[in-house]
Amino acid sequence: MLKLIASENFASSAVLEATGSIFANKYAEGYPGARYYAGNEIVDELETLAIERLKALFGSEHANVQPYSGSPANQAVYRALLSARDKVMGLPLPEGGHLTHGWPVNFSGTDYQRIPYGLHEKTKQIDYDRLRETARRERPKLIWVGGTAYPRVFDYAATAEIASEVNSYLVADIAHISGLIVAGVHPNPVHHCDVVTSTSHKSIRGPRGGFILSKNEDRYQALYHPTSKYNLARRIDRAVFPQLQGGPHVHTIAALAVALQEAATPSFRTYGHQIVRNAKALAEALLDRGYDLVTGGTDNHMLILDLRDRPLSGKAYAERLAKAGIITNFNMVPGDPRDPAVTSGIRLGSPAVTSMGMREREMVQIAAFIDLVCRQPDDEEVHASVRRDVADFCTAFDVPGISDR
Ligand code: DSN
Repeated sequence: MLKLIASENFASSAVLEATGSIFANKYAEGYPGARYYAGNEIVDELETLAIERLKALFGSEHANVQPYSGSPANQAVYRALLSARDKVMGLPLPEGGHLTHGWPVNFSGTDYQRIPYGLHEKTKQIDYDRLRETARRERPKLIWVGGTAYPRVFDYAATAEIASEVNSYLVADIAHISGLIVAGVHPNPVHHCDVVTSTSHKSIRGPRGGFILSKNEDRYQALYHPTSKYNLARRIDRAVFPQLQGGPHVHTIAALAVALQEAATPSFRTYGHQIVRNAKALAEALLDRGYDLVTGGTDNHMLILDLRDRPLSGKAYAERLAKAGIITNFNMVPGDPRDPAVTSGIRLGSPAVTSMGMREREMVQIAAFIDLVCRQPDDEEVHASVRRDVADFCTAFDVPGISDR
């Protein structure tokens, strides 16, 4: 199987071992040095280690490693920074944003006033001029910068300038790109943002979980939280526990500490660079074969195939590809005429195949497999023969966490 889901990866066996370790047996509500359960001396050391590794890797003043995943991390940001009905700006889901950045069916779109910002009509990249105009008009209290289906670099400096101009918090969601940031192939938002959230299982190759980075002090404390006795870092911590979560998943924190040490190595840097080279090679090979890509290419680990002019939906192509052993997810494209449950796009990502050791040459072959299936989507013999070829092709590579156990 070729795993091309942009948000998935293969964690190392060391990370998987820590995830399945005896730390899974322990309750540790609270934070290092202030627990509500006894017997947490080692857990305190472990959580402190994960926090310190995160702070060092990203250059952050504060880190919280307890969020169960990305959405709970983002929920904690709302709790720590905002009051109900405050205005929140984010990139809408069909344009590459995330559910928790103010989508109508999510708590972020119902409990807060949702102010979407969008893409430039021509380039399909974030339109920072329009973002500024909207922010000046609406004066949001929080601006999200980040997404789940945006194949280009985020301009943190530009969004920071806009946020400061309108007294808005700026929060980066780096769930997809945290590994690329650590590897130095995407700018680091930490110095531009009040808060940064992430999952830990995508390009950074950690366990299934989340984390939050923040400044210690709230630059808008006097304006928005004049009666609070807690600074920004403490409000983030209190939002995670006890306001939203109970006991942290200590086994996940252990695995995160392992993954962060792996991410601090020169080989991880090489890995991150290869992720981007592979995504670009896959994009080029698909463009050569006549496919349309949202924004015309990629700067990061993902590409979005725009299939609006093809006979089938994104969902139908994803199902056909899966029959041929190519695992993707269907995805909205900007201006998508189809329902989110069907869509007109497919999102592809290079982190997992790069973890297997694949390089640019393999991306060209993967594009050929994809093309074969998409050209004859209803030919079951094609599905079966591509599936066999994909299986043969994959035998030359190791699967971290499986081959190395
Ligand atoms: N579900 C994640 C993704 O696939 O991008 C985002 O939450």
